[in-house]
Amino acid sequence: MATSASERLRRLLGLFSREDRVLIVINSDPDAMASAMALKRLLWRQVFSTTIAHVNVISRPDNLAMIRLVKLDLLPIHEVNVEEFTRFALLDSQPSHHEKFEEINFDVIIDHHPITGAKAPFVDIRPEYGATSTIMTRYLRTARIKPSAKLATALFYGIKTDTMNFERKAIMEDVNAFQFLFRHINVHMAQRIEYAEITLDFLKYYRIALERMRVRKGRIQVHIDQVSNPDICVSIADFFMKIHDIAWAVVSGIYQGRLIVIVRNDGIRKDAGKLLGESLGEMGAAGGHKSMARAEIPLKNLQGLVDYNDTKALSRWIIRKLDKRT
Ligand SMILES: [Mn+2]
Repeated sequence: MATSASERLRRLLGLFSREDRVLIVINSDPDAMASAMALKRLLWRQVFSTTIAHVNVISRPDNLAMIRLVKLDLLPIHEVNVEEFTRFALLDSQPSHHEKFEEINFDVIIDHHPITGAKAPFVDIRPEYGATSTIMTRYLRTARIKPSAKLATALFYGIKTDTMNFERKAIMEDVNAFQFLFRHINVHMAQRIEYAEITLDFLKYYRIALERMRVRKGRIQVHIDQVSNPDICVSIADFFMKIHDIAWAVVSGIYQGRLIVIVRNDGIRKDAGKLLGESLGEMGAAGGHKSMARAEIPLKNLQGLVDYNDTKALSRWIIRKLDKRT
């Protein structure tokens, strides 16, 4: 039976009472954080309190910028005493997605990932949607709530990142929500969040990468030894792909006893995911898509194959492994 938007909203709000202390749990990314803000807004003056908790470590610069600029209040789940709460909501995820989620009996689950058979008094999962932010925008509009600039900007960016600027799965409802939100956002704030791709700490690795990089036949490659965050390799590989005539970028680094290899390509000719899987898959975890792929190999698996403390030797070894497959 089809449920109307107002009926859904009525059922959702009907689960809460004035005395409720609500815990919203997320695996924080822009879509999840924006959705949590939206539910908090929907429950404003309907419940005693709403707290947002995240299960993951937040390190991506755009995520950090978003938290700072929209003044989002959230706590790591381990700092929260779950027993102090009376109602629980899970947004942009389903219980089976994370072991921490499975420890909680949720009253509300709202998500857009493929259905896993999650059970709760209120479940609204719409896998065809590009973002949970789109679903939450519909709830706000049905409740006739005009989003603040901060909330609108968060939801706007949530849709933007989850649909990769509509280059990935999205439906008309996502486009409609985007258009609606655009009227309420702070454009400067949205740009500030989106432009925050790197931290100051990344720059020293950029310098190393620029000094050591090798360019050959449209492929750029560099190994940068120890990195403080694997996202640094991703960021540098993406940066290299902006160079005219570069069809491939291979950036590697060492993080917590693992060799991280990031491969990007223009996606037109070869398949990066397949390449990494075939060349390094037997030594660790490797895979990805046509244009982006990643391998993580425990250094102990490289013993006897290559001296991983020798930057040049390791760099050459990676390229030899990849070359065998290209
Ligand atoms: Mn999402």
